Amino acid sequence: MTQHACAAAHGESPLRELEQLACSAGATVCAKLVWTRRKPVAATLIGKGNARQLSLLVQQQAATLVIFDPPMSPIQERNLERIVACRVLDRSGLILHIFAQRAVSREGKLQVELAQLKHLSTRLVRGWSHLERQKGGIGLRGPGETQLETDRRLIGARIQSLTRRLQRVEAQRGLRRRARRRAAIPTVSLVGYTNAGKSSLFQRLTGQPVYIADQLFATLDPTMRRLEIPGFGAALLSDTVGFIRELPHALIAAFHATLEELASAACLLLVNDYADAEFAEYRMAVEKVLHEIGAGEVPMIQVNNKIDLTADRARTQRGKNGLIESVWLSAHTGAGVELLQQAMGELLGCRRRQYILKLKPQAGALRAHLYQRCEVLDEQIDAAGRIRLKLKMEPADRGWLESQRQFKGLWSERKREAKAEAEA
Ligand SMILES: Nc1nc2c(ncn2[C@@H]2O[C@H](COP(=O)(O)OP(=O)(O)OP(=O)(O)O)[C@@H](O)[C@H]2O)c(=O)[nH]1
Ligand SMILES: [Mg+2]
Repeated sequence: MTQHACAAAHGESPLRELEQLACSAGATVCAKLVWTRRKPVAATLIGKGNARQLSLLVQQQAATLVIFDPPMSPIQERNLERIVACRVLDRSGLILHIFAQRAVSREGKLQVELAQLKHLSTRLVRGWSHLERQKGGIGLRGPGETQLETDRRLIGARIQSLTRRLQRVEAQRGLRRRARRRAAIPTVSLVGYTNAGKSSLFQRLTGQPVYIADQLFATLDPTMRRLEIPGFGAALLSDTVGFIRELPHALIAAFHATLEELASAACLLLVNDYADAEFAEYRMAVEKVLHEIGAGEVPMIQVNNKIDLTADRARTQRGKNGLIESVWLSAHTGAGVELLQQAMGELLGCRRRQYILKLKPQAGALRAHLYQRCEVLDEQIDAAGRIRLKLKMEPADRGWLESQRQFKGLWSERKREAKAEAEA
């Protein structure tokens, strides 16, 4: 059943975003309230006059839900619920609700339930002390209080059990991450404000269909696919949950492992909705979260998407280090996507060094592997079938190669070439 919601915010821009959030949660906004009073009223957040106006709107439109942009205390929610006679929710509550609707994977579901319970537990504690104050007296414990105490204990136990289960899932994820690092395939992660077009770009780059929608938080579960970057070779591209300003803290905590992956990426693509007038503000909100999760130092390319909606043409801009730092493109039309591939190739490639490698004739499997993984510049095969490869590869690849027992002795760097040749 679609819920009819009444949205309330301080200004037009937060109201627009709140409307989008409501829409993503499956509600339709039937009435809006914008109020200018900045100083919140302790009991009800909004003043008496505004509360009366809101109550009237709810009645007229038969709204079943009121959503507020500013954060509300549980007491404010409860007091206002009494006045407007329907459910009242703030932005964080709404975002948590959307996440709960969308989570698909086991990890995603655990993360969302944990976030919801953490959010709930702070509310219960406050509600409980509030009742206790009302009752007063030592040793007097009404049935209501006992129930709240029990709830609190049960929630605490559930939080503990969820945390343990999540830790196990995260440990597995850590193993996979280490395996990827050993394989030395660099990861490129798409990040950005929700609805910026990350999944559209993911689909454009990998050719793999993913869920794309004009709604906030269309993507929740991370997806990863192999990507061939011309002139560089293989990389893994990952698409993950979008950011939003003031992402509820319970969610950041619960999604920490997912977000932490960004810190170990070789490169981030920060996707901006360039057609949105407020994109610079959104970008700042994203960069703030990236710093919070320790991914502030990862090399980054700014991707200004949706230029088909603006008068911009596909182009790039280079930074002080000579590398491309911004790309203007359209994931829809594909214009400028090759410039992004060039930018990724340059950024990832600048970490690569040049090596010369000698292989025995029977090392065909390794040769194929190297062709997939590295940039092969030259190949020579002598009369005995021995292969000499000149290639560029990640320093980490070198460690991997040397750890392969069967390939020992085949390895030589340019400097050591003469020595290896003498040994051969
Ligand atoms: N005109 C235009 N629309 C685009 C472009 N890229 C994406 N969109 C639209 O923007 C909306 C959001 O796209 P998504 O790819 O789902 O965005 P996202 O960043 O993955 O969003 P979340 O997963 O919700 O965080 C969709 O309606 C897309 O069709 C583009 O280059 N041009
Ligand atoms: Mg998406």
